[in-house]
Amino acid sequence: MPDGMPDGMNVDYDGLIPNNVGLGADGRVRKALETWHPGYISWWRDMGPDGFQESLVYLRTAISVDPKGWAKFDFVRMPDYRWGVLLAPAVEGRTIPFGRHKGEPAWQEVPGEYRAMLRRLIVIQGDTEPASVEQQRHLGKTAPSLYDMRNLFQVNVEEGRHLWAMVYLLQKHFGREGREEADDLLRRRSGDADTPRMLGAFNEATPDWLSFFMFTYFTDRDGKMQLEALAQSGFDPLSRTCRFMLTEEAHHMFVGDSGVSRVIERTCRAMAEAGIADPHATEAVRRLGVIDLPTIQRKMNLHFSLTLDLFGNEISTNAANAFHAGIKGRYREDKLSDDHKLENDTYPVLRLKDGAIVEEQVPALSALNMRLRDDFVQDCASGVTRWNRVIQKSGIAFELRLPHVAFNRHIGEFAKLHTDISGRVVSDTEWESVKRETLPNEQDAAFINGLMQPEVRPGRFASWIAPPKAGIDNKPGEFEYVRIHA
Ligand code: BYC
Ligand code: FE
Ligand code: FE
Repeated sequence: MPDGMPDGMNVDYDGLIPNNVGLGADGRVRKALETWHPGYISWWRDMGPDGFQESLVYLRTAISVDPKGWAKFDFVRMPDYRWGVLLAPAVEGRTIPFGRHKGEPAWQEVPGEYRAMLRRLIVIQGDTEPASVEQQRHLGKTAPSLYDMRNLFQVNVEEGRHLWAMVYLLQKHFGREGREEADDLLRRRSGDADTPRMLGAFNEATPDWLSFFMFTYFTDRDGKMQLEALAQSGFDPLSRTCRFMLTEEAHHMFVGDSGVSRVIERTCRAMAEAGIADPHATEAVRRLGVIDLPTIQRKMNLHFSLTLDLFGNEISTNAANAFHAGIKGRYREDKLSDDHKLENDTYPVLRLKDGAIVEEQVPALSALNMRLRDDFVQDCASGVTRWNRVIQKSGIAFELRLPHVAFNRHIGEFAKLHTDISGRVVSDTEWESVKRETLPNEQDAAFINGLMQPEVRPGRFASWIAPPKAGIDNKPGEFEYVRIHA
């Protein structure tokens, strides 16, 4: 498509690669993507969902980038999913919204001076997408229902598409280097000793379905925050890509939010039916075949703290440079009313001073990771409130709480010390017992593992999770979302 022409809302499905970026007329990029495609499929077969590659899965595929009607549902074998390149519609006359270039026309090509910075951010973003698919590849085998299995696979194919989104940017805008980076994105492996994924949390295991729900609630929400910050970018192709990815991301967080909620609901119902009021009667609760609330809290502590590490250091020159350059903005930058340059502003940051945690005002530009992390914590809290409402309704005296941001950290200010979940600094010896009580321990893992028995009869659910309020695409309860032996 010639420059300056508005791209279509509708997706062109004629070629090998569905797209709304005019690939048909862009031979160079089309060829690069078609060359990359077999490697992607081979990665998907090796590292994608284990054991269900031939099953027919009721998946949604984007047919338009119009927010009002983009999805079409159909039974698809996952390797045949139409992964495509989809950008949100261009905004006529868009200008760079922040930083030193604020008000200049948004870039349609990579500005030379920011090439390395942009490439790094796109590669890091791209690396997380296949990593999550790798982390979740064994979960299909223990799905608590066909409904949940289908949701897992939907998340997986969309994370695969997010990789396509970043690979398109690399191949279209970064030449030979971009093609090499695209190949490397298929080479690294989550948790691999020699070629791990780039960020810590993406090398951790997602061993069971409660972890999957926590991951999609907390870690996909880091995805949302980072994509929101990149959607503000003055580099317009990145902004448009991220804006469409965010429409998919909403479903991932729904899966996590509703998943955790259904686990809690089932636990509370089972406790009520058995006449157990004490949430800490662990053995009695577990004998009911449901997950006790303190174990849910421990899982939450783990996934929340691992995800906080993804925001990088509280004080970051990288983040300051990316903002100043107009490359990575703040959460909802376009809704904020300041000068969008931040050169004279400060921001409060929690820091470590003489072994104590204190708040300190620092230059706002250097505190942008912290600011995004604060926005993240606030965004997380709403779900926790909803989960607590489920517990309250059942009359059980228990409240889930997000741990202190200093708890169990491996990146930034708090990596140097240990605290309990309320943020009280503890000694190395005390930490051992804090860890046992507030992070998932071996007994928790063994118990949850034992619970993870697959339930593949349509309309049925494993003992430890309540059915959803509604089906996907308004399908009735007994709908067969995955035809496993198709
Ligand atoms: N692990 O100045 P700093 C998603 C490194 S999730 C390992 O603070 P910066 C998804 C850092 O690279 C969203 N290393 O860094 C969710 C730097 O190294 P170099 C993913 C880390 O750049 C679920 C050094 O420490 N997208 O989409 O300000 C399923 C100095 O640190 C880590 C993005 O993250 C870590 N956790 O902040 C599927 C957006 N943290 O370069 C998908 C793009 C820091 O000095 N990324 N380091 O050798 C970024 O914006 C930034 O790179 C980060 C780090 C926020 C990640
Ligand atoms: Fe993603
Ligand atoms: Fe996601």
